[in-house]
Amino acid sequence: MPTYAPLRPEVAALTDLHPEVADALAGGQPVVALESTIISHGMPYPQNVEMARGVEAVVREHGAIPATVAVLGGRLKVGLTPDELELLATDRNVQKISTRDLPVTVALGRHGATTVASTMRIASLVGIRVFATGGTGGVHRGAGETMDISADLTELARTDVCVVSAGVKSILDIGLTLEVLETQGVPAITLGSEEFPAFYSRRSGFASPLTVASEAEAARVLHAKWSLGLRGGVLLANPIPEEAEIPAEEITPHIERALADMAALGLTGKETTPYLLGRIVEITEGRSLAANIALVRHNAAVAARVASAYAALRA
Ligand code: PSU
Ligand code: MN
Repeated sequence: MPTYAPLRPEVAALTDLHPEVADALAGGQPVVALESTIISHGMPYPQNVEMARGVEAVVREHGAIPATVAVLGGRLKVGLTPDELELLATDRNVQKISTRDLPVTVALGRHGATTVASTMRIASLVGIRVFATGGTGGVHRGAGETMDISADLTELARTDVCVVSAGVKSILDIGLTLEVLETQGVPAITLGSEEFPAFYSRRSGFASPLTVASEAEAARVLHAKWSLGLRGGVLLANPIPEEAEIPAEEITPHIERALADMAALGLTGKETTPYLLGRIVEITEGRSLAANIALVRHNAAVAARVASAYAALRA
């Protein structure tokens, strides 16, 4: 049974689908989308490009084809060359682009590193259903005043893609983020734990709304959701491996310090997440970067297994 609908001509005209990704999609083989904001705005060079290459390799080792997503010269790129990864890791003209930015970046022929939200949207346009990242955006602390709620949550509400992440970054308000996901009808499911994870830490103090025991169960959830016509995404939370975690009591004061430094600088909007991640790397003298890389690799392995199990269900 064919599992892949060809791209709409309007989309095809704006998209460069890597031939390997195109073949995998046409053949119903598992594909995992990867984002690029984490490369351009989430980590320093050269660790960012090493992480990007390493994560693609992890996806392959676990039986799926990686498709890193970005916008280059206004073209939607799904599956990148090594030179394109290097450009994203080094070129300072690469903007952080969320869903709202996509039409401008495309129309004006610019470079953009895609966030969770815009990567989900592009993945969905080409028929990729599983995506691995580090942590998803959410409701920022103090959102009652600033209204800073990541567009990642809006996209999870409307786009049919499973996002595998290490939970929600502890620089955010995790409780409010879970509330918004519930309101939007997005299943927030933790793999193998009753507690929702907090990115650098396995524990957040918040019970996970839902739990699955395996990647195979997660794939069945995706199949059931979309078979029922329940549109929108699934957030599959995968706790950071124990040996890489920074326990909550250790990371919390560092996060507080980074938030205070940010307030002093008066940063707002799309600058906040990149600033906080970078500042926490400085404060922890690189330890948070090692944790971030470890959790992304772990998510890539899980996403590849979910994509494989889901491809088998659709075959
Ligand atoms: N995960 C990481 N590092 C990152 C991100 C996720 O390990 O830099 C990025 C993702 O692209 C996510 C973005 O969409 O952070 C959230 O940005 P904002 O809070 O502005 O929505
Ligand atoms: Mn924001």
